[in-house]
Amino acid sequence: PRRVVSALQPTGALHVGNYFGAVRRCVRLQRRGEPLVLFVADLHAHTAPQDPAELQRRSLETAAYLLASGVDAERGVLFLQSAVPAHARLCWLLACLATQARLAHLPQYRERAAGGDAPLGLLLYPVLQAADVLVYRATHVPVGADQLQHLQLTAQLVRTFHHRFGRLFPTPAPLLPDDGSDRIRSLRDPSKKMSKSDSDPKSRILLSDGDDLIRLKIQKAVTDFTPEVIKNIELVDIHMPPSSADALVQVSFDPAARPGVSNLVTLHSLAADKLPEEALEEARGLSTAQYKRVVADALCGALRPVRERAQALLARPALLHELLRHGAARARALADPVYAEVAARAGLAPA
Ligand code: AQP
Repeated sequence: PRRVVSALQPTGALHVGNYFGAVRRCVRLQRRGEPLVLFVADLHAHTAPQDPAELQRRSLETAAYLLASGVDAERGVLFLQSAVPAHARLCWLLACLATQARLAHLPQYRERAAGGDAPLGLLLYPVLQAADVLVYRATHVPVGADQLQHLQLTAQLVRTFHHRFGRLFPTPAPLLPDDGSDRIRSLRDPSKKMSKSDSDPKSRILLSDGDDLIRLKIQKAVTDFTPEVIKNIELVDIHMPPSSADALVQVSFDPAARPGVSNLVTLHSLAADKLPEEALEEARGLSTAQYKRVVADALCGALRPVRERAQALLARPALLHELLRHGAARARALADPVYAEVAARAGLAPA
C-alpha cells in the first residue's frame, strides 16, 4: 500500500516557502486520496538550541497552520514527532548502520556545521529523517530538490538493513514538484532560499502576516535594475516540465539571470494557481512596481483564509492538544508494530 510521510520543523513561524513547497503539496496529495502521515518535527528542532516553552508554543502553532491549510487529521495522521518513541528507537539502530564519513559528507551538514564542533544531533539529522519515514514503511516522500541526497541516504540505509536483517522496508520514492514550489527565494537576497531562520524578517512572508505586511514585504522585495517585468529582448527556454518543455517565454522568467523577478512570478503563479506563463501574461506592460501589487494581491488572497482559520484554531489550544494526542495514538499504532518487527530482526526486546 502507498503511504506518504512528511514533516515540518517548529523552528520558527511557517513562511510561504514552507506553505507552497511542503504544506499545500501535502494537502493536495491527501485530497487525491494518498494516505498521509504528517508530523511536527520537534526532535529535529533540537539540532539547534531551543527554548522549551517557545518550542512547545511553536509546535502547537505549526500544527494549527497545517490544519488551517487543509490537512485532514482524520483521513491522515497528524502528531508531534516526540510523542512517538519509535522514531528515535529506529534512529539508533539505523545510526549503527550509517558511517560517520558518509554523514559528514552531506552538503547540508557541511553547510550547517561549517567546519565547527557541531552537535552530534546535526550529524544524525538525516538518519532520524530516514527513521521518520521507514517507521511508517513510507512509499513516497514529498521533497524539494535539496532533500534528494538525504533520501538517497535513506535508500542506502534500507539496503544495509536488508543485507543484515532481511527485507522489511519499501525504498521511499521522492515526489518532486514541477511548479518551482520547492525553490522559493529570499525576498532580500534571491540567491538564497527563503528560510525560517534568516536573520532578516523581511526576507520571508509568514503565514501569520496580515495583508499590509505582505504588501510591504513584496514592495520591498529585491529584484534587479530592469524596470519592466517583461523584457522584449530574446526568448529563452523556461525549464518547464516535459509537457511544456517547448514553451518559450520572454527572458523575464529566467531564475538564473533574473532570480528576484522570477521568484515573484513563481509566487504569483503558485498563489493564483496559474502556470508561470499565465502569470507572466498578466505582467505584460507593467513596471516591476505595478506587478508587485498584482503578486501581493494574489498572496493576500491565498493566505488570508489560512491565517484566519489558524487564528481560530489557536484560540482553542485544548482542542489542538486533544487532536494531537489522538493523532499520536494513531501514529503509535502504525509505528510500534514496524519497530517491533525491527527489534525482533535485530535481536532486541520488542519495546
Ligand atoms: N524556500 C523554500 N521554498 C520551498 N520549500 C521550502 N521548504 C523550506 N524552505 C523552502 C520546505 O518546507 C519544508 C519544511 O522543512 P523544515 O521545517 O524541515 O525546514 P527547512 O527545510 O530547513 O526550511 P526552513 O524554512 O529554511 O527552516 P530552517 O530555517 O529552520 O532551516 C520542507 O519540505 C522544505 O523543503
